[in-house]
Amino acid sequence: MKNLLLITLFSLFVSCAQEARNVSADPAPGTSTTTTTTTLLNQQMITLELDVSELERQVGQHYEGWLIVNGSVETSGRFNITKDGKVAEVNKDGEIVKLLGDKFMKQLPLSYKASSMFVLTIEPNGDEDEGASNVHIVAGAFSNKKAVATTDHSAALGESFSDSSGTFLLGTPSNGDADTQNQGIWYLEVSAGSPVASLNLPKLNGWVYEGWIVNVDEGTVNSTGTFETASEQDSNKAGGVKAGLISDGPSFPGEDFINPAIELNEGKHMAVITIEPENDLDPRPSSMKLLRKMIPEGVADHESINMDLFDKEGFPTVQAILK
Ligand SMILES: [Ca+2]
Ligand SMILES: [Ca+2]
Ligand SMILES: [Ca+2]
Repeated sequence: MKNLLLITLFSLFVSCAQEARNVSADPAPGTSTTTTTTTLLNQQMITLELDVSELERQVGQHYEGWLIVNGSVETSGRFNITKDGKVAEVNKDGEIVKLLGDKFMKQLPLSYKASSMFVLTIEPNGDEDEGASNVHIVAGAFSNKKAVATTDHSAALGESFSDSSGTFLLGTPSNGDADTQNQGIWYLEVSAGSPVASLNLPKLNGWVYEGWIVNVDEGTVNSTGTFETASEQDSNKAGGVKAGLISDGPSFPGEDFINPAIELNEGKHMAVITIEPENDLDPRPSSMKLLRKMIPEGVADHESINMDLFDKEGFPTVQAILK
């Protein structure tokens, strides 16, 4: 009985092997054996691979990928960059659930191979909204299952910023005191008499601008506030307790550093404008630094100083591959 079973199994094996040889020797018209094998292996799932080496670590928030599949938006998973520069899958609270290594990899339903576009957003930790936030950092269309997602895509920041420019001047309008005029920075011009906006920046969707004073000797950073347009007060006006108490300052972005005093024309402070998520939970400057200028040593107050456009290296590109 046992022998009979073995013989039957052996015959079955031989006939299967013959059938397999027949298939590989004589594929159906228009198909190849490679395609047949790949399809059999990946019958249920497809793998999304993201090269996220140009992304920085987020604090208080995390990244979430999205695929546009036949017109509907499908999540492709949440992740963040660890302190060691590795990629980790995270949950909606931003807690690490799986360390992934150098690339983001996730198995997704096979139907996602029809994806037309990849979009990456920044989502708050503790996110209660299943959908995508307005903070789209990069986007790109798939071609041959590959997408190169960039910040200038219309579904992301949508700007190249090549025409961005700006000037600033020193002054302390919050106290009007002539003795402190080197302790404040304002993004305005007074050459025409009354103050006018001095920053030429496009209006963004989901993102805001933020001014910074960087002490390059000590590596310390002070925000001067966030703003959407160059002709409005920024989020903290003249700076509250840091500023003088006479006024909130003019209707432009800027900051006074009177209490405690920071002398901005000592040749060790740099003015920087970055691009930050709206409702940003990460208090640090983002990698997307747009304009900068060392404040010249001994520069007089109310003198317009031209800012330089950054080289855009902090603007990330993410490559997405479906396989
Ligand atoms: Ca969300
Ligand atoms: Ca301010
Ligand atoms: Ca930030």
